[in-house]
Amino acid sequence: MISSNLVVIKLGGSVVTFKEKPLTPNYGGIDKILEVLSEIKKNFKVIIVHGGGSFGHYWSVKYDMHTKPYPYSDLGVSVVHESMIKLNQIIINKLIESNLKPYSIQPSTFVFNGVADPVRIHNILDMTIGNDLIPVTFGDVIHTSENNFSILSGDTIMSMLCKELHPKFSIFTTNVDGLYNDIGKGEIVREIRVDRTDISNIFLEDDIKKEHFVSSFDVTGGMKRKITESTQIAKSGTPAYLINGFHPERILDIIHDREYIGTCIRMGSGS
Ligand code: IP8
Repeated sequence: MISSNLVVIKLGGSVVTFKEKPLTPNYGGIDKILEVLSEIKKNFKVIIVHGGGSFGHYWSVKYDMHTKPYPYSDLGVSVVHESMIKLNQIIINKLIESNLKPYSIQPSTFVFNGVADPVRIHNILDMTIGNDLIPVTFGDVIHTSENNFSILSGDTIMSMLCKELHPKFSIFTTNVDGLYNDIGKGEIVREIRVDRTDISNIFLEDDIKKEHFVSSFDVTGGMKRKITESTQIAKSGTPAYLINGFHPERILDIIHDREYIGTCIRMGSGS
């Protein structure tokens, strides 16, 4: 059932942009990830999802747009979508420069009314088979029904892809080392087994309110959503890793089964 040679990677908005600086790509962050992609491609098919960072989130906040389907401002819909296309082009061009052969896919081609179409998702995978392409999709504002739109997080797209394609690894990159037990002490939770622990309860509301979890600039829920989507992914059989995207060599550690710094959410009991 698991696609043994597929890795799905989320490039977090806090890695590919400067999250607190409106409309500012972080070229250094993008470059760092690119450095490891060719190495990963030697052994794995790769699908990339990227977040909105200071592009999509900046405008979503301005136009008061969220994940709930609603008849948001038409101008807001245009501007948020355009900003995501712009960020996507920046990332795609960097990938092309590095000869990584990306193929950009708008989420509206495979998500209809908030539901992912399995046939279209399998088409995305097919694109990597027999070809050397890396499909790249992204969080976006998409039409739901009637005159409603909603913000679709790249984290939710990660779980849509993983539930259908069962990759060997799903990796979320952010600007922190993983989930913290105690952010003051800098202690990271190494592993969470999802059938034993209801992980939505291991972090108290107060923790979730801490800067680590929710930024004022984030309309899709920051770390809290990553926990929810990672749990879904883990329950579908694929381990979800939360790692620091500024240390992308940790992705190599994970896929080569070495010690790594980060949090793994996986199915099973015991630790
Ligand atoms: O950063 C959000 O995607 P995310 C996309 O993956 C927009 O949650 C448009 C804000």
